[in-house]
Amino acid sequence: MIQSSELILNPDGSVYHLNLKPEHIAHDIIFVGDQNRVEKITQFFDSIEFSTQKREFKTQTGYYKGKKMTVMSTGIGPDNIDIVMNELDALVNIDLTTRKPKENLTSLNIIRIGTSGSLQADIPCDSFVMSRYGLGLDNMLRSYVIDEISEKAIEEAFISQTNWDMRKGRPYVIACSETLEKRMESDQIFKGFTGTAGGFYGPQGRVLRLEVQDPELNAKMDRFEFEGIKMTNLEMETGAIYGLGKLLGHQCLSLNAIIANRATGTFSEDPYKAVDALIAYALNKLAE
Ligand code: R1P
Repeated sequence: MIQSSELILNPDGSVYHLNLKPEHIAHDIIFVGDQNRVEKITQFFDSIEFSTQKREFKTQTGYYKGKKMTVMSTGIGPDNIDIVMNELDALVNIDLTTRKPKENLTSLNIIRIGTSGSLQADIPCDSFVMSRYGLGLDNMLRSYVIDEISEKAIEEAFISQTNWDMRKGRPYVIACSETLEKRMESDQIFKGFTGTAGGFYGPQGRVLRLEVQDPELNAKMDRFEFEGIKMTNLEMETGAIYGLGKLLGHQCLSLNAIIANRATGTFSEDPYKAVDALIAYALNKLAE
């Protein structure tokens, strides 16, 4: 039995941060970072049957073209992903009354629709990237046992090619769900290798007033190459979602609207339009 200090439930029986009970979620789940993006997606739904919000975690469940889906905001960063993935998994794979893991486990489909900065000049603003791999530079996942799920050869190549300072922790690489990759792919979307940073400024090499540990890191990431795999983009959630998804047995895929290009120094003229186009793409693929 899992103690109430470890799996915290609200007085109504919902999980602590997400404010959800098992009956509130669908099998297909869309993650967004920004809570205001939840309704940008559910405005296209035929109907919405449930809504809730606590802090940055806003959830709506409804139907799109007859298919039940849940849209949920995760807020920013891998620390939030730890909360969202564990509590979502508890909703389907732990009996919240007996507080025991279930014998028959459920595998959710989890798709992130996010924004991201491209590292390659040939992946321009307003394009879409599907993350074939997530590269975690953040350490959150290192609190779990990940040796059996991480891609060691790519990790080693990244560490050596970027001369990574191990005092920042060991980067990890996790693959996406091949099932979802096949379901969501098309010639409209790049397949990429997405870096997940544990912060927005220094951890992504942005200098305002503070010196960064490795000013050359972004240039080294641009040049990184392993068996044809190049780093395409940098954001703050994908690696953590892929890692916890794989450990917990869920299918995960991250889709990114490219709103900035760090290689050319450009920013999308209409980032909202790029995100709307990716939302339409993802919803229609999911409803197929
Ligand atoms: C930073 O501004 C945030 O934007 C990106 C990053 O991953 C980070 O969460 O994604 P979202 O637009 O999905 O939040």
